[in-house]
Amino acid sequence: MKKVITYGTYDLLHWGHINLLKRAKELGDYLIVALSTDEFNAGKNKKAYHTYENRKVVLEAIKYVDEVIPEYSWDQKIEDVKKHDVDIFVMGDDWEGKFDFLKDYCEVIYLPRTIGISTTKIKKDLFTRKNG
Ligand code: C2G
Repeated sequence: MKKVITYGTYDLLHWGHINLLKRAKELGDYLIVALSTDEFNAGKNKKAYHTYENRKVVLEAIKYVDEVIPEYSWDQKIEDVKKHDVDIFVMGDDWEGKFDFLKDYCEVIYLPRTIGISTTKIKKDLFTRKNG
């Protein structure tokens, strides 16, 4: 069984996220998503709209996702790959090159981001509409 892992916040879930998860799952048989905790996001200067628990519920309902684990640190990826016996690490290519150190432990694949959508864009558009 080929196991794939990816990381992210997955706040205000949108079709760009789904497109990433779909392609990640297609690379193997089992997809683990390491979901950024609220505490970890604080470190990324990101404040998710939904709590970790609620973002986890949403992700677990996606047919491409087999397991959700917490992402609580930048330094857990090697341990995760080993512990979960991961064959492929996948991220959107906005992270191109950033996780190449994992190549000693598994395959590293950066997938093209979906253009035209992001959580930040959703927040901005809603704010603009509200404020005219
Ligand atoms: N993504 C995408 N296309 C978009 C938006 C996001 O392919 N239009 C991808 C990102 O590249 C990432 C995943 O969807 O692989 C999740 O995106 P975010 O929730 O924004 O994750 P991020 O904040 O980049 O956290 O340790 C890594 C970090 O946890 C990644």
